[in-house]
Amino acid sequence: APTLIIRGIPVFRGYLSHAAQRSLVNDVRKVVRAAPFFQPETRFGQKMSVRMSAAGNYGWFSDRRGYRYIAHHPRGTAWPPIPESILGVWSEITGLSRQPECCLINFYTETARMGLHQDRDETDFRWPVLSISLGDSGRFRIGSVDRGGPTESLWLDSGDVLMLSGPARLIHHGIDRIRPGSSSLLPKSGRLNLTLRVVT
Ligand code: MD3
Ligand code: FE
Repeated sequence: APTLIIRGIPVFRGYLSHAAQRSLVNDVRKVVRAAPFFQPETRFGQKMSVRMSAAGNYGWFSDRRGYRYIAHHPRGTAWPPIPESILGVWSEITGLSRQPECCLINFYTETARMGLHQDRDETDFRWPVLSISLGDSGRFRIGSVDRGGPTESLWLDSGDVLMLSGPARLIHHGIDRIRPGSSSLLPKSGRLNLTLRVVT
């Protein structure tokens, strides 16, 4: 059962044991060795501060031509498969037999941010998105489905898992602050976020 529900989003605080977090990080490192982090450009030609990679059939990509899912890393190589350790978290929490097609990997250095946005690049918003936080804590900013209006924030710590489904699937959200040195999970400071998505 979730620890708390904020604006319709179930939050599973400390869902992952330290051992589970370490094995996820180890698997993410293998993915990133094959599919190195890159910094996408927004449609305005500004480099994003968040570093990204992905595993699965699709990865998320952005440049002046817009936001989309692509079947290959920008270098032209296939995205590595989603590690079993990550698929296990998806199955346990969502209970779905369909597997995610994308595990987006976001890396935040201490100055990286992600502005308020909606996740609308997937085909069918009825599938949930699962978010796994690892490493330094990040302040998650939560708005509503409509633009504008009040927001609230929640610190996400290493091992926390969120499920975005139902009306909350289209909520505006972002990461507005990282707390460097708040976790010793990663060799350096920084925050990793994994989001699991059905894309097609
Ligand atoms: C709410 N990532 O990759 S995770 C993203 O921590 C993204 O890297 C943030 O927003 C991060 O698109 C936030 C929490 C999250 C992820 C997906 C959502 C919240 C969401 C999709 C719909 C609504
Ligand atoms: Fe998002």
